[in-house]
Amino acid sequence: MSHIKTDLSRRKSLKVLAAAASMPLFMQTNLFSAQNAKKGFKLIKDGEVVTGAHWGVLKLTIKDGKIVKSEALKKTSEIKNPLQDHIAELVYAKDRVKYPYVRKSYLQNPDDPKRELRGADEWVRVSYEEAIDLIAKELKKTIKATGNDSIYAGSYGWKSSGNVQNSRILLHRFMNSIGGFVGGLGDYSTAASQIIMPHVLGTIEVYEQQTAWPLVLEHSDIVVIWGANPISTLRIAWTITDELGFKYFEELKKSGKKIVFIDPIKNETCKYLDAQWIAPRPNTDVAMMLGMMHELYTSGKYDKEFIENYTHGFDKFLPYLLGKGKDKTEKTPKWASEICGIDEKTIKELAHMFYENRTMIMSGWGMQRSHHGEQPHWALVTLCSMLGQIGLPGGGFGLSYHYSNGGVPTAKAGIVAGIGSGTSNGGTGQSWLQKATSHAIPVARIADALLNPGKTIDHNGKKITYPKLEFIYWVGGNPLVHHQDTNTNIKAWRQPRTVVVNEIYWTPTARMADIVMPITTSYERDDISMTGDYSNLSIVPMRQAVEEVGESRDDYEIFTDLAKKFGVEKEYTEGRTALEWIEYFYEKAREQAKGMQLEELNGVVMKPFAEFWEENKPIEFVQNMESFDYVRYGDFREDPILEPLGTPSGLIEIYSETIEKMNYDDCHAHPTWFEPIEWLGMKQKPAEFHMISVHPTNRLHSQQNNIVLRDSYAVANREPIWINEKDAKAKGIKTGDIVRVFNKRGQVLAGAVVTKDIMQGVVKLDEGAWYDPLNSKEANTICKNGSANVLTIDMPTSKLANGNISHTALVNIEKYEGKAPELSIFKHIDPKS
Ligand SMILES: Nc1nc2c(c(=O)[nH]1)N[C@H]1C(S)=C(S)[C@@H](COP(=O)(O)OP(=O)(O)OC[C@H]3O[C@@H](n4cnc5c(=O)[nH]c(N)nc54)[C@H](O)[C@@H]3O)O[C@H]1N2
Ligand SMILES: Nc1nc2c(c(=O)[nH]1)N[C@H]1C(S)=C(S)[C@@H](COP(=O)(O)OP(=O)(O)OC[C@H]3O[C@@H](n4cnc5c(=O)[nH]c(N)nc54)[C@H](O)[C@@H]3O)O[C@H]1N2
Ligand SMILES: [Mo]
Repeated sequence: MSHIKTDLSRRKSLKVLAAAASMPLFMQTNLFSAQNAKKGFKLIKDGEVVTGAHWGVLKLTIKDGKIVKSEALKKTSEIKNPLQDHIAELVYAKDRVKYPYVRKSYLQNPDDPKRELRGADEWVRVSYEEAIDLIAKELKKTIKATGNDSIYAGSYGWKSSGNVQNSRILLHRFMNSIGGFVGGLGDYSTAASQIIMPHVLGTIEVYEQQTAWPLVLEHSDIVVIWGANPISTLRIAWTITDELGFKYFEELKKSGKKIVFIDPIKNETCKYLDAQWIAPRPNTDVAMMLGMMHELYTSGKYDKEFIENYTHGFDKFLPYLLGKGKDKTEKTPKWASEICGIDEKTIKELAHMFYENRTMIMSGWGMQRSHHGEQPHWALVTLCSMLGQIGLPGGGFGLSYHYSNGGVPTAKAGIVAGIGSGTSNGGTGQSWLQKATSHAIPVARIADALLNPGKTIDHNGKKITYPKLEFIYWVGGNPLVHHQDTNTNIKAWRQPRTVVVNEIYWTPTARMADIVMPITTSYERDDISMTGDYSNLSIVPMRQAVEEVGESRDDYEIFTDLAKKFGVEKEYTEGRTALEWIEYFYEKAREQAKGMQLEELNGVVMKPFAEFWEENKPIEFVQNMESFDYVRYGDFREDPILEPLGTPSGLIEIYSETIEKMNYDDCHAHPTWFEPIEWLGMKQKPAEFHMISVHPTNRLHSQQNNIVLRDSYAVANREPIWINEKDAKAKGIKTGDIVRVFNKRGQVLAGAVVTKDIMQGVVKLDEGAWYDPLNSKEANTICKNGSANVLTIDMPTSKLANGNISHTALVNIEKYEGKAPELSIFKHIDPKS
């Protein structure tokens, strides 16, 4: 998730902001409607509303005050995005949380809430006021008894787009206003790479702008897609997708360039681009890359000058590569082949082909979400250093072409900032908000922390001691589905005294709470955002389209009401309603645009807020000419002395003395092949197949699993699992069969898809299917829907990054005989409403 970039731009603009709290403009216009005072504007009963979401800039058709249709505002590419089509269902879903609810045993006695019944208790509907009173009272009780360090509000997740209704930041802001909380470090997306890359390249790399697409189209001879599925993952962006990534992949396809695709799964992208498919065993890419490097070195076909002038520590890496290091193993193509399963000849051919041609290697993040996930991208950067094309147009590597439209040239734009959490990552400068939390835990260590208070772990050269957590407040995420090893996670979630969740739907996480607060979708409230996380192409108004469903409230309203109970409302809101914040950030962007003379330069007019809001149209900026020529590491290549990298040596660190000093057994000072805890090449496999739980094409994680779109991919009403046709034959499994997938961690039902598009020995079960326990009171019960994380391993990538290892897990699979239980997770939870 690219928080980093938004936070930086926010910090910049906030400096400018401080002076300007004038009377909100919209209040001076006649658009204000008394009947809709909270929102400031009348809702459109019949007509169209433009808005934005992760899945694009949308046009909603409204009839009689209800959404009846949704579609992309503009068609940008031939590649379709069905995630845009189902907004009405998302708003009127039958499993909306419509009212506040409290778990029965918790309501009866919050001091002895029968934690073991969490996720398996009855629900009691309460009024909004009662719910707010209860949360405030219990939160105060916890703070008094065990302090703010016993509150976990890291609250990770893909909450809806929008710079003001940013539920996670709003939660942090509230918690900071009452004395702080325990937060989360890093994310699930790129945890390993975002910690290792700063040691290697001096930047996190994964959330950075890429060499401009037009240069790739012009200069690259070969494009390699290494463990990525852009045709799927570009359906969304952290802000609002501008969809131009699709457009450029469309052009790549038309260009007729050679495309090599390296992935155990032949996914949508490989098929769309008609690429050459090379399928290594999962989690063995480092060995494959080492084999390629060995070939380049021994044949003398590597860029010695680049290694000499732009990298550090190649000489210390060489003994390892050549078998003169401690392990005494030469990393020959033959050695690599035995590990990764790709034949020696292909490994050698690829190495020479990449060296002899201008090659752009686009890598996704799947392979770093594995045991020792720090290594693949470090090895890739080392390989690319030997190829010597880093910093040349169309050469080198790119770690974000598959995400949020990396490589789409950036526009000169007024930037809409977002509400701040008040902590160091973007505060409002007020001292009361600066009280930073004293603890933060790597996000994917949360279950470990809940289960092992007092335990000390290593993290990137530091030590972290887990506090005892007694109160969880989660908003905008679905940790019961997104976190690894669900059965352990459930035990962890039964540790604290109180769990509060703000949710739109009765997700598995909402069901694990003590108090559930009903939340509006982004279509039922006002907000604002921009498109493209890197391109900044436009500002999108996100005007409320329809009335709130049931008694659902905005997160902002809930935290404002809680702040009132703590006497910090003024500090929390700074006197602004959500719409006033939207106006405030818009006007700041407008000032910035004026300062940049955008109107004079390229005719972009930013009207005053009231007019912009009334007009309900995105403001489109113009891309800089220079941004079409942007070459990642171009400046560094031009002058490594004047433009050094942010590493200790100023160069690409193939050997890191910083990491050497940490002295970790699971992350050495140079890229290293480590055997994963579970993989196909291990001696005594605990199970037969390697499961990869990729990101779902027809969902955003668990979002949209509860609507009719599910019918387009579900098999036998379960999450589909891909299995190679030969493996399926051996197991007597046919497409459409219900299968049981299991290992020592748990078991799920899934629907078989027999295919040639996955290598033998590997199965694919997408992450994000809602966890649907057969019997929630029974430990290790079967999940009826096929939630992948029931089967994954909850352990860290290494002591360096502590990232999750979702794509490292062995499973067994068998045909399910007998009558399969019906699903219950998507059913309405409250029989009374
Ligand atoms: N096995 C496996 N597991 C994985 C991964 C994998 O590859 N394999 N990938 C990991 C990755 S990279 C990620 S990012 C995570 C994703 O994990 P999550 O981000 O937790 O997944 P989502 O399903 O997007 O959950 C978002 C939730 O927020 C709710 N929501 C939306 N808008 C709002 C709002 O405005 N307010 C509130 N209060 N709630 C809102 C939605 O209803 C939804 O339930 O999963 C991780 N888990
Ligand atoms: N439609 C859609 N788009 C999304 C998301 C979504 O849920 N749905 N989620 C968004 C988020 S939060 C994120 S973090 C990104 C995730 O983006 P990625 O992390 O790139 O996506 P994944 O699906 O985990 O993996 C991409 C590819 O890596 C392959 N892979 C896995 N393990 C290995 C391996 O060991 N070696 C090799 N060579 N390949 C391997 C998988 O087979 C898959 O084809 O996507 C974003 N985009
Ligand atoms: Mo992610």
